Amino acid sequence: MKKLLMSVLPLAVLASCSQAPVEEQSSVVLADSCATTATKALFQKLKASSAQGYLVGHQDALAYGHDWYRDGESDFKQVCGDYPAVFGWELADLELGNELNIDSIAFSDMRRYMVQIADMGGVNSVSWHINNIITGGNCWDVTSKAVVTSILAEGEIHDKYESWLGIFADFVKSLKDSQGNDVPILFRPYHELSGSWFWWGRDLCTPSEYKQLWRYTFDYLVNAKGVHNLIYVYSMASFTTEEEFLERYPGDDVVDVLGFDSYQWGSASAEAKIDYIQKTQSQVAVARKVAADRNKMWALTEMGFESVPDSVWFTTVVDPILANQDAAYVLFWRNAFNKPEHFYVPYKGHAAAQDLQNFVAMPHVFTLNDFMD
Ligand code: BMA
Repeated sequence: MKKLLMSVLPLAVLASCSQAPVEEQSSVVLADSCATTATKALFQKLKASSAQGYLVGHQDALAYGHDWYRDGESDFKQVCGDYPAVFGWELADLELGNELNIDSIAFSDMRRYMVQIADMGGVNSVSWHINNIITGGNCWDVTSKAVVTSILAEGEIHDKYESWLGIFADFVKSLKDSQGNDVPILFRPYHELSGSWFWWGRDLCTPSEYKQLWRYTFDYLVNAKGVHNLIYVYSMASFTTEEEFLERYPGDDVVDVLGFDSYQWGSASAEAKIDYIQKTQSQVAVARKVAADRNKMWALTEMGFESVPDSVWFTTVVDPILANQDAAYVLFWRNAFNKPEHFYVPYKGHAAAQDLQNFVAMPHVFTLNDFMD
C-alpha cells in the first residue's frame, strides 16, 4: 500500500455553509457554496491527492462483472487485490420510477453500495443517461431536436422534467453514510456533449441552450431542492482545441471538475496505439490547462479499450497519458455481465490481468487502500 501524504484539513473547511464566515471558507471553493462538510472534505482530499498521482476507478464494480452477477464482488479486486478508489454508477431509468437501472442494477442495491463505498473511504461518481422526455425513447433517441428547447420553455415538458430532477434529488439526498453524513458524489450530468448521440449533444441544441440546461439543473437542485452533496463534473467527448472544449462550458460558478471521456477503438496495432496516445495527450494538455486556469481539477471521466485487446494497455497507454498531469482520477467503463465483449478492465485469467496489477503497483496510481483514511 502506498501512503498518500494528506495535509490536515483546515478547521474552516469543516464548518458548514451557514456557520462559517465567508473568508474562512475560501480554501475550498465549490460551485455549490452550501456544499456539505463531507463534500468539501472530499474535494479537498482529491485536490491534495491529484498533486501526487491519480485515483483509479471502475464503473459498477461491486454489482457485477464479466460473466457474473453477484453481490459485492469486483473483477478489479479479484485481479488487483484491492478495490478501485472511484466507483462509477449509472442512474438511467431512475426518473421512470423503475426498480432497476438500464444495466439491471436495483437502485436499492446501488444505494447500499454507495453508502458502503463512502464508509470504506472510496469515491462515488454518478452519470445519468436520462431518457428522452419527449419521445419516450432512451437518451440515444435523437429523432427530436426539440428536447432541450422544450425542457427550457415553460410548459408540460418542463414540469415533467422538473419532476425527474426531483426524483434524482430525493435519491442523492437519501444517501447517508453510517455516521449519518451525506454521501458526497461526483455528479457528471449531460456528458459527452461534444458528440451528437445523446439528446443534449452538439447537433441537438445550441451552445447557449446547453449552458442554460446545465445552469437550470444546477440551480434547481441546489436552490429549489436543497441538494448539497454534489461535486459537478463537466465531461466532454472528443475535441481538439481549447475553444472547442469551452464552447458549451456552462461557467466556473457551476462546475467543479473538468474532463473528458476517451476510448481507444478498433485496431490494437502499434501505429493505432501511438495515434491514440498522441491524440489523448494533446486533449489532456487542453483539459489540464483549462482546469488550472480556473483553479479546478481535471479528470479522465471515462476511459477504456473494449475487451482490452492490448495486453499491456494500462502500463503503456493509460499511464503515459496520465502520469504527472495532475489528474484527479480515471474511470474505466463497465464489465458487463451479459455482453461477453463489453468489458474494460481485465478479469482474472485475462491476458491483460498482469498488466493491470503492474499498473496499480505504480507509486502514483491509487486504489482504495491508498486513498482511504
Ligand atoms: C454504455 C454501455 C451500455 C450501458 C450504458 C449506460 O456505454 O455500457 O451498455 O447501458 O453505457 O451505463
